[in-house]
Amino acid sequence: MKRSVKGDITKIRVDAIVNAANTNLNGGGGVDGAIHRAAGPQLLEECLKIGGCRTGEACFTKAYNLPANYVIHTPGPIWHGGKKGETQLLANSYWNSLMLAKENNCKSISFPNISTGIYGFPKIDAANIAIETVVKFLKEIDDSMDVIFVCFDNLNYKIYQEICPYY
Ligand code: AR6
Repeated sequence: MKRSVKGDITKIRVDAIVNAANTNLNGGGGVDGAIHRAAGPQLLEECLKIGGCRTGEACFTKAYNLPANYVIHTPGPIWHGGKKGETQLLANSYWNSLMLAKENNCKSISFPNISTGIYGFPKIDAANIAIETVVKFLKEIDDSMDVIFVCFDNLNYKIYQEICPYY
């Protein structure tokens, strides 16, 4: 099942929260900053021990003070105009996060709109890639996973509300 909601991803109870991280896993602004603030300093300690994560890949930590069991950290691609593999890399971020959640027996997962903030990925394109990848996972791998797209800004929420019914 997939659905989109408007709100702050740090407030929603799920098994796994996905973080739009950077490749150093050392915290940052945007949703990354909000997740680290809500989780507490132990999250950064665990992230720094991992030592880094490549763009499109996904890493796993505990969620500490967040209302979740785990955080899945995935650095989405920085938008460079679309000719540097950004589409595939963004799809990889969603796919690898979903696979990692499944491997760890998670039944529900929430995603922010990865790469559409500081990393500048066009929002409509990013939403299509996100939904398409999730639908593929639900069809091919596990149709019982509860997937929540958490939109924080009005434009992303509007885009998801409009696009979701077409998938
Ligand atoms: N809950 C849900 N979504 C949020 C929240 C929140 N609390 N806060 C912001 N967003 P961004 P990126 C949305 O910039 O583009 C960090 O510094 C926001 O409206 O957080 O992948 C990392 O360390 C936007 O739609 O992530 C990286 O360096 C979406 O989250 C870099 O930013 C993603 O925006 C990653 O950039």
